[in-house]
Amino acid sequence: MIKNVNHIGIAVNSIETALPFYTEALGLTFEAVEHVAEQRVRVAFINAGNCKLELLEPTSPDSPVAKFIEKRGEGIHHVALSVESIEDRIQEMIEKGIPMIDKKSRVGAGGANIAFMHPKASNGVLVEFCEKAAKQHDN
Ligand code: CMX
Repeated sequence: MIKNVNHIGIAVNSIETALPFYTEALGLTFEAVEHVAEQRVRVAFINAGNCKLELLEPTSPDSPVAKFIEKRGEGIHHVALSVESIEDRIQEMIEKGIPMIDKKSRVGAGGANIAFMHPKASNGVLVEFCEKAAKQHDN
């Protein structure tokens, strides 16, 4: 079952440049930065109440986020939905004929298990299933 929107990923050229808008202008709370080496991206977590914002900064020109920015510019990169039993949810989507980029979950930011759907399933929006590691809270 889908529980809630866990976070919104926003592709940025530089976390350092982008962050003051969220923290100083909007007054949201910056939590931490994590390097997700496998996806060649730095992720800044911002607490926005029931949902987090994740600023995604590419760490290499061949990062998927670098390619996204090159093609479309900075902006909303993905919407992540909290799920339980992520492998079952992936299987359920496959059985419903929904194209999944990830047919098995992999580890994303914060140690969560994540899986992306192909954006053609969701009107051009990249949607992620996100199952938080047991030690973490939902948001
Ligand atoms: N929004 C909309 N469409 C997107 C997209 C995005 N953010 N990213 C890719 N696409 C589209 C591509 O244009 C492509 O469309 P076509 O098939 O029509 O050409 C399609 O989706 C597949 O994209 P691809 O780059 O060819 O496919 P890959 O399998 O190489 O990679 C993806 C897809 C989404 C996994 C990768 O581009 C990506 O963004 N990886 C995630 C990086 C990331 O955010 N990491 C941070 C951690 C995330 C977290 O923990 O929350």
